[in-house]
Amino acid sequence: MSKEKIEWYHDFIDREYKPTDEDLVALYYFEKSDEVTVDDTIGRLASESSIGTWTTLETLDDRIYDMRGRAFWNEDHLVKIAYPLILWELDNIPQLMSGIAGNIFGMKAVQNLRLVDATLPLDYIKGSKGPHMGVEAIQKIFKKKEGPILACVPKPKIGLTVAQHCQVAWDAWTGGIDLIKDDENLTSQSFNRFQDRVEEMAKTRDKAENETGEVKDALINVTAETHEMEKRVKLIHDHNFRYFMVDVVTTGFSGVQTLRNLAKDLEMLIHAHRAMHATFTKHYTHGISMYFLAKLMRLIGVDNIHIGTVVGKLDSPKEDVLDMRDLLLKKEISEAKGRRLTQSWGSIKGTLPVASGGLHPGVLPEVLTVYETTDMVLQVGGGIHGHPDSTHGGAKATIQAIEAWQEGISLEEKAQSHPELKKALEKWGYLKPI
Ligand code: RUB
Ligand code: CA
Repeated sequence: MSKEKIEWYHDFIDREYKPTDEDLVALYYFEKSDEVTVDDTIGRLASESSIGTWTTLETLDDRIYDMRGRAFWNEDHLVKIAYPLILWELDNIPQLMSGIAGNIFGMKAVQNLRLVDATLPLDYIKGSKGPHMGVEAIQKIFKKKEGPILACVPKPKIGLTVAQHCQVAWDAWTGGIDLIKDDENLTSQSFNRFQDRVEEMAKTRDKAENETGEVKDALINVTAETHEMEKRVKLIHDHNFRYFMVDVVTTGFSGVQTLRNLAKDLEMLIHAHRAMHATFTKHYTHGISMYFLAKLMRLIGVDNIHIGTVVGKLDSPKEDVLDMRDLLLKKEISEAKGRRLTQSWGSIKGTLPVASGGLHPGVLPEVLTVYETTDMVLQVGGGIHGHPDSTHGGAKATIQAIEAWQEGISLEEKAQSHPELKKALEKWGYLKPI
């Protein structure tokens, strides 16, 4: 590198470079600003996300120069950058994101920038815990031969008192539901205090298990300040729940990592709600992909994560949902241009995908057909509590719809001998809510 230069961004481009198994490789979509060339832009991305800054440095030596990120491939609006492993601290997701999703997003050189995916080398992955149980929960916890696990979120999403919440939980559990899920914005409000909810839900769960002879559990939302979350997880654990839920995006990577460490000690499972993800995942030209967020969450070690329904009320294109399904369940992932990179998961367990948002009995067979797997959690709220016979009838209709799919018969046929499903179809038919 010549010392006379003012800037050295083009040093971060090396089209001859072949990434090694030890490199972390990131894939970005970018739209450059008018003032710069494509090379100016990709050089800046590789520089600012690794060792560089806007000018040449008198403090740089050969060892550090070797640690630079290298843009080694670009085509149209896509670029791949390879980073040596030494740049990254293992098991520190905030540090990773401060690099590959940090300052570069604010650079004048880019109008839009999206982190699409990154291949995490096995030596990086070895530093992470991954899920405690993930897919194995279907058999190990619920003693089912196959999924889906069925979850139900009480509605109205907030406002129910503890007594009302437990009544709804009872109706759903005894109607056949496995997991009662808190909603993302229910934590510890005046009308429904966290501790009271945990205590009363534990009693209700014990009664429901006695009544049904089935395993029942809950996804109680611990989302709060980090130390408070730790206390909440311990309280849940003391009441013999195996799961807890956390809003992973609003909580942040550091908080989720802390909870995963605690969950390891307590042998608990984590249900990850992704509320707020769409602030940065929704537009394909900017932000961070939901795919990469899901990858980080499997790496940290959540057991369940929401990835969309394709047919429900929230945006979730089929291609994206299926990519994430594979990302979460498979051991080896292949590359698809502009969408994802290769990934080997080593000994990291799989995370169960969760389909939720706008589901009701009329669309459940379609969700199962789209997912092409029963290794999943199906989560229904309004589609249970809006049933003409309320929660208990809604839960039964939900089970009946899944049974129809398993038996390979139509919902109409099943409904002839199942009045709850019949009423659900009369109310909603095959509506795809917007
Ligand atoms: C479901 C619900 C969940 C969303 C989250 O309620 O409120 O929080 O599904 O969305 P309902 P996503 O069944 O009444 O729509 O799963 O896409 O992250
Ligand atoms: Ca919700």
